[in-house]
Amino acid sequence: MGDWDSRCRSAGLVRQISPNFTKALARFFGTGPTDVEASIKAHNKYVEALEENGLELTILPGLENHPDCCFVEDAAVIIGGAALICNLGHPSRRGEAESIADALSQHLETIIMPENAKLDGGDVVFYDDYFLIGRSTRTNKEGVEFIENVCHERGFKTFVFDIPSSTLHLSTICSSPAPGILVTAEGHLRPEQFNGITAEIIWVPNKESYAANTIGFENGCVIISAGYPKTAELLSQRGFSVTSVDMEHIRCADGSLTCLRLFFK
Ligand code: CIR
Repeated sequence: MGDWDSRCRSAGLVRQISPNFTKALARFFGTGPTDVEASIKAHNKYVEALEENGLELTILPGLENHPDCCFVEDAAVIIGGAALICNLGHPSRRGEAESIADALSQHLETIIMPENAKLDGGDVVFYDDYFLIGRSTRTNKEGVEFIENVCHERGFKTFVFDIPSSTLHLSTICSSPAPGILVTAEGHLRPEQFNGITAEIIWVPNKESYAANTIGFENGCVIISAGYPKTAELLSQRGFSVTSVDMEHIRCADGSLTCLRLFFK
């Protein structure tokens, strides 16, 4: 695996909300964003929460032509110190990755995907020495094969999940807040889908499935979305120090916590 740990959290990249955020895609659980100003404020609070955990952030300007540009997780996957630049799975999002590639190439080697391969970074969850990969409406077979090869070449294992068409991405319903631990949502994935992976799995109840998307730090802090008391309780009981961020406006565009950031160092 090399000496690079994808869990380190010292530098990251975010992108400001597009002035056209009200046109962002919302086909899963979101109702469509209506208030750009309020979304910008919410995004600023999110950025503060990352910075409070010691992250040094590169903040890219929002793109007028890409209403979904704040969801930088989808544009690249950091694998063993290299950045795989994604061919995003939705046509309206193509073109978001170029500026992300430019920014990341100042720090990492970049890997380009063949044209027929489609992959949203939101379908990839880093877990210990694994990359968990979702085959979804945004990530096709060629995309899965390509990223699996990149992971294997760099000494990581992979594990592929079929994501139900009612769910946007793997990261929408599964995250790893700390080594050895996965948080996932009842009713979206089934326990048997994890057979073969050694993990302590914290299942959040179906009605809190949005809260399965978490961001954990080495200091034991975990950021979750505000408004999900059962998940907050489960994680506190497990020993995490839980901070919550109001994600209401971001959720309107089918976005979750991890979607808004890339950690690259
Ligand atoms: C989209 O549909 O692509 C955006 N509205 C939401 C992307 C959220 N990203 C993620 O789950 N990684």
